[in-house]
Amino acid sequence: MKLDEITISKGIIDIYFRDLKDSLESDVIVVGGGPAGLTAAYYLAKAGKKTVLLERALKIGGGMPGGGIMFNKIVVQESSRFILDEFDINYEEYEKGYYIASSIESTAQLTAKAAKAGAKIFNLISVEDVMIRGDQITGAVINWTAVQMANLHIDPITMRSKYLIDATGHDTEIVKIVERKIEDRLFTPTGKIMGEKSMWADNAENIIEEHTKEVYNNLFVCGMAANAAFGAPRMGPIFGGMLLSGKKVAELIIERDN
Ligand code: 48F
Repeated sequence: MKLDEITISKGIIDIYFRDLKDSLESDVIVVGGGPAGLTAAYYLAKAGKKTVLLERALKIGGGMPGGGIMFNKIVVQESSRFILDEFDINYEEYEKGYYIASSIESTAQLTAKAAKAGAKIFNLISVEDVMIRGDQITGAVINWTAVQMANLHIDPITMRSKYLIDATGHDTEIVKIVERKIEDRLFTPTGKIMGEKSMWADNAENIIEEHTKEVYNNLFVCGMAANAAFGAPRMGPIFGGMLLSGKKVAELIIERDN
C-alpha cells in the first residue's frame, strides 16, 4: 500500500474534530489529568457516564510521573492498594503497608484504563472559565493552552456538562474561578477557598476522602484540589489518597445522576 500524506492529515483532522464535537455535551467534565482526575474519569466512564477529561499540559499525569523529587517511584498505602490492582499496576511492599510502584507505569496505566473505559481525553486544552446559569455550574469554557502561553487575545469556546470536577491539584483553579464569579458562598465552612496547609502526609491522606465532595452546585473537587479547597495539608509523594479521592468523586456523581 502506498501511503498518502493527505490521507494521514485528513484522518487526524476528521477524527479529532468528530471527538471534539461529540464532547461538547457530556455528563461530566474532569478538569485535570493528574492521578485523581484520571481515576475519576475511569470510574465514571466505566459506569457509562459520558466523560470528558481536559488537560492543560502536553503530557497526561500531572504530578505523578515525577515521583518524589524526580525519583520516579510513588508510595501507596494499604487502604488504596486495591486500586493499584484494579489498574493492573505492579508494586512491591517496602515496609508493612507501604507499597512502591513506578510513577511512569502508574501514569500509563491510569491513562490507558481511563481511555479504554471510554473517557475522552484532550490534552493541550485549558479551562479558563466556567458556565454558570442561575446558581448552577453548567459547563467549562476552554481554550488552547498554546493560546494562553502566547498571550494571544483569542476567544474561547464552551463545553456543556451536568457536572464539573476540579481535579487541578494544588492550584484549585476551577474553584478559584467560581469563587470569584458567584455572588453566594462555596459549600466550604467559610464559604471561600480555605487554602492548602503545609505537608502532613498522615493527616492529609486520612482527610482527603471527606473533602472530596460538591463544593458548589454541580461542581465537585477531588485530589489535592479537595484538600486545598477545604483547608487541609498536602501529602507529598504518597498517592493512595489521590486514587481514593478520584474513585469517591466518581461514586458521588454516579449516585447523584441516577
Ligand atoms: O497536580 P495534579 O497531579 O493533581 P492531583 O491529581 O494529584 C496531586 C499529586 O500529583 C501530588 C500530590 C499528592 O500525591 O500532592 O501533587 O490532585 O494534576 C492536576 C492537573 O491539572 C492540570 C495540570 O496541568 C495537571 O496536569 N490543570 C491545572 N489547571 C488546569 C488543568 C486547567 N485550568 N485546565 C486544564 N488542566
